[in-house]
Amino acid sequence: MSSPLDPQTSGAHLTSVDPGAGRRAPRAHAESDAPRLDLAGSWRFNLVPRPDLATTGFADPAFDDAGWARLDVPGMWQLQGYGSPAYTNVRYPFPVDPPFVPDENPTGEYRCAFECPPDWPAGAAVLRFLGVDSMFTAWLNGAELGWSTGSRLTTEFDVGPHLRAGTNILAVRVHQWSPASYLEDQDMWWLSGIFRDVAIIARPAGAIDDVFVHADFAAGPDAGGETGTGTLRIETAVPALLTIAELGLHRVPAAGPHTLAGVEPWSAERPRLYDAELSAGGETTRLRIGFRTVVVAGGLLTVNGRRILLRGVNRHEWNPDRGRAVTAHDMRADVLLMKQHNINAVRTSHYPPHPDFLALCDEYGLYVVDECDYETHGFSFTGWRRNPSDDPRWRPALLDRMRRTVERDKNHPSVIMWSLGNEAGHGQNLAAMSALARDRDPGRPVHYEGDQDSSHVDVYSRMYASHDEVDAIGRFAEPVTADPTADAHRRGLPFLQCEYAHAMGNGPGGLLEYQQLFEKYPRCQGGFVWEWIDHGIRQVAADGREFFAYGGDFGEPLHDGNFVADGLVFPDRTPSPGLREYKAVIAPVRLHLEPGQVMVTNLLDFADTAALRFVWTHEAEGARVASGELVVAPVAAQRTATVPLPALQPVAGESWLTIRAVLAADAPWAAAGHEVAVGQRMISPARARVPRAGALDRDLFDARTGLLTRVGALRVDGPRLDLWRAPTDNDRGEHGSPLEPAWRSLGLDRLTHRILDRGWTAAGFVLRTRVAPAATDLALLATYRWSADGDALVLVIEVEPEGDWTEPLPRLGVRMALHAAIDDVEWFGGGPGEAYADSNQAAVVGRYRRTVEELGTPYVFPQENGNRRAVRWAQLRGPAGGLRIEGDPTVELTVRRWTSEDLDAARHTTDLHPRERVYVNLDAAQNGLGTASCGPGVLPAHRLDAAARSWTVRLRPSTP
Ligand code: IPT
Repeated sequence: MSSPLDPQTSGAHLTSVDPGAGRRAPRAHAESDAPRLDLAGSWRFNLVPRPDLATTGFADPAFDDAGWARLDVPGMWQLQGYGSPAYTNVRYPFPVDPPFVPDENPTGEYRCAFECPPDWPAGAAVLRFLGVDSMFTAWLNGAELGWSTGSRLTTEFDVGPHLRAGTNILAVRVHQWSPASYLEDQDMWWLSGIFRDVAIIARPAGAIDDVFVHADFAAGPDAGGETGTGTLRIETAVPALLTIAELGLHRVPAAGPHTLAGVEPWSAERPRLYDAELSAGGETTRLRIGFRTVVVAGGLLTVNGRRILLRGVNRHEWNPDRGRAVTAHDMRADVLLMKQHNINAVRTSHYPPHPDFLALCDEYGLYVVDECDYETHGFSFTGWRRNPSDDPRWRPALLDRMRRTVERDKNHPSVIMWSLGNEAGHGQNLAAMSALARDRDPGRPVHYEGDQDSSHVDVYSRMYASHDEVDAIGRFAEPVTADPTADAHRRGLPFLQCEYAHAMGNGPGGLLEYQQLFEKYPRCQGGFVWEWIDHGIRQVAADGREFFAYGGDFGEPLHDGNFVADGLVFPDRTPSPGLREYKAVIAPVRLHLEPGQVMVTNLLDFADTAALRFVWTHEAEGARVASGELVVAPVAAQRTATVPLPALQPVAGESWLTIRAVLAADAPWAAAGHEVAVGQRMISPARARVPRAGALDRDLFDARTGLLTRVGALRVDGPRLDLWRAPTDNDRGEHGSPLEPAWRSLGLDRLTHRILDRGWTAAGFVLRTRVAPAATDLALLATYRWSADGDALVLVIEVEPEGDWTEPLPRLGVRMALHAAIDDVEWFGGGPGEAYADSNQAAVVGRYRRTVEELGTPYVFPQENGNRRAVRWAQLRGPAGGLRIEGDPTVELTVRRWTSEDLDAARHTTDLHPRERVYVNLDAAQNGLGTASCGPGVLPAHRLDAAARSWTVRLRPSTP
């Protein structure tokens, strides 16, 4: 296979739709005892701007690379100082001219010198790349091995004949753009290079090479399905011996079928794995076998004979410093965070993940929809003309991708479905990919959303379907498709949302209402929130503060801004409020407190509640009165038990009983005591207020504006009616129905205030105003009624709309500025995190204390955040005193060091600078969040329409 060291060799493939050449047949990713050389490390690197400028002779072992720079492998070159990242969602960043790509095609040349140890066995060996973006050619010691595409798929080359004792030189040339780029138009940063591990693995004579484990499960007679019969078949190219000590198999011929009684099944809830060893010739492979059967039967997606509910997320691979070159730590962190937040499923959007991630899903228990590395979304802008999905010339490349996906990942019990890809239109090649997957692996259903009538898939999948559409689908009342046969097929399929609830910025709102539909209709088997992580790139601003960059920050001529930051965790994996909300909404146990009893509903599909303890706390104004543990006999999956509540001693004032379901013992993914679910009920209401005598100082109010100037000695501006919030990504509604443009054109960000009249009455001071934006006759009439109650100032705000208001309001509240250093806020109300009308399930009534900084949420793109709901009282504290706020009965509260306008103007977190004052919003309500950044807007129940309304707040000075 020696070939000339022609620098153009790789260039020749740049117009080919072939997937590669010279590669070995794909096989399962497995751990074996065959000798292995890990080539990760610091390689020599040179980047040229175009393939025709490639370095002549660079693959020659004698080539002198001493002058070349170094690059970490695995890694992405744009994140190591070469070129720059670029982000587009749907659009191709080059002309749509398949299969051609621009001549300006950054090309990375890599050289790795490695030592072959003296005891390295002679004979066959493979060079394995787990991921190279996007096209590459490899040479070992000057011999060309072949070339490949399929950025997120494994490529192996035979290298035995080329390996030498002592120093070896591996040379790899990688092109950023290739015909394969047309197949890899996923919504993510365009980043290049050898970004996953590279290794050389010996292939001893008679090695196993490939293995296909089929481990089915049939539930036994015990009602719980805790054990049953496992049927194990193992396909290998060479005869092999199997050992599963736990099942009494010792070096038996592997093939089977082995019928194994008393086997415990694998599920995401109980990820039971059996360690197995497979040996043949010179190789022993370690397998972790999970017995489970996945079938679509009777219109339901079932695992081990039961309908499952997918509480999922879409996961891209991301690290804010390393891009898609994720670390073992990142992968484990993702899995642990998912498990800790009640997530049970992952769609590997939109490519197979690093194989180690799937091993973690097997081990910790997550259902996986394993998606092929395929998306051609950009053709939607050119009428899908020449879409590879329907062009026979691309078929070998697409089948190659599907085959490599199935072959690599076929032994993972966690993988319950194959997905053909994402947003690739439709066409004959997708049908062929589906046929390939089904033929090779009849044990897993096939998923693809873009096939609108689901004709060659096994589940009906949609993205961003509204609540109403999901409801219709649940009732089998969805609109018919063009072809009646296809319609009949689709109507018989289970339904899932492969993407929904777009977690961009503040949100998503409306998760609870989706979950209610998934629980109501058997056909609706859940879905996958878009998406797991914000793909922000960590940067340092001029002032030394860190921020996360998004599209456009690297000068890309074409980009999609912060649409790349739409995850449930921030780029550094800090959970967002959206993740806490999702955790509460999908909690596997529901605690519904009633007078004297609690209904404990186990929403799991397999496991009972034995792993949980139920601890209760009775709190008066958030201070513990009593606590204890509730004895709850294990509740079977999908069952409800009613348990009496403890007798509680009566307390004066508002008290709440909170029950928390926590892990009884350490689990692999969280320690004992980890909270899984919470339920609450008010036990006694707040005491009725007894008005006290008091008098309002006449000089409290500004003579000109009629606004309050101080509370005791604390100087203040306001409170004054205020409707604005810094638009959220969902208000901006890029792929939904946006509210922001209407709000801005209406002028809700530039209200003017006109005094109608003011005066003193027997009760106190009254100010009546007309609040309106320029250029419209719409207005809100706002009346402020001030009175005294002891040392408290009582403000009743009455609002009356004038004119025909058709848009919901962002907020309805008052804003004030405090001329005081406020450090922290203690409050009794909803918390501890922020909450909004349609994202309020994680909020628990209690007493909390946070610094002003901690009250805010640093969304990658600054926007409204930090709202606390149902606040009974709040104590704002600073070194020189502060302010006590009471809602009557409650108020929504935001405290921050900048104004809504500052927040609105900021584009990155580092644009925000604390002002001297502290800004406090005291709101009657805010509009919900919805998920219109991609999907439906705010549901009617959570819309804040302009209407007559009044609310009351009380202000008192407080000493430090
Ligand atoms: C949908 C894509 O499938 C997904 O990859 C992601 O881009 C998501 O949108 C939004 O972040 S396509 C959408 C425009 C309907």
